[in-house]
Amino acid sequence: MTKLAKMNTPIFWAEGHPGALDRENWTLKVHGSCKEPQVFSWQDLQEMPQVRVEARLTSVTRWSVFGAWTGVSFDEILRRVQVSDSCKYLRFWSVGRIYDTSIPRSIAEKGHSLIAWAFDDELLSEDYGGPIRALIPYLWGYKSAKSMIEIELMDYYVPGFWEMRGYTDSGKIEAGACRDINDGGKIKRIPDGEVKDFV
Ligand SMILES: Nc1nc2c(c(=O)[nH]1)N[C@H]1C(S)=C(S)[C@@H](COP(=O)(O)O)O[C@H]1N2
Ligand SMILES: [Mo]
Repeated sequence: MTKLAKMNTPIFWAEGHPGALDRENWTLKVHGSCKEPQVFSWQDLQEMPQVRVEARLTSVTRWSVFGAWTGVSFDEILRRVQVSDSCKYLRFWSVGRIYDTSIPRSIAEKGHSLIAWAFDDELLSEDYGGPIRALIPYLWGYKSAKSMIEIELMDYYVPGFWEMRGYTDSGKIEAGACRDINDGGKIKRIPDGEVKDFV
């Protein structure tokens, strides 16, 4: 069992669990507002400069999990596809292409946002969005699309799966009670904005 599973981290698949996914043959298509659209293979991603960030995934349903996430930065991907100046949002698509969500490019370019494939040095299972997922610790967890297959570079915003069902477009984290998954689900309080720690 992985650490995420051992801690009983909730597993959210609003569109239905995708089942077993093929890590070695995974691809990520990046297209839209850029000069060089590309399809990155699992191998391509592994060969890019890796980043490891200590960050929290915090759900609007009020739980937060902290750990070291490993992957590649959006900066690296955007550079390789030669993103256009007009690109203002990144639209993430999960496997099955039912679940999508968009974030401002400026947040993707912040240091703790990444395309992650490991948590605490263990590869992400399908339950937790493997082979690769977005990890956007600055915003509510619904912006961190799991099992990502595509990034659409957008000049304008479109609401995604949860945003069309009432969650905010900004995904801005709001202060309040929140379960600490690393501490057995104990109820604590989080501040507004990126959750670095409980208050
Ligand atoms: N494809 C997909 N990605 C998703 C979701 C989902 O239902 N489907 N739920 C989101 C929400 S609301 C949260 S809080 C996190 C939860 O991540 P976890 O299931 O790995 O704990 O994934 C996000 N990414
Ligand atoms: Mo969530």
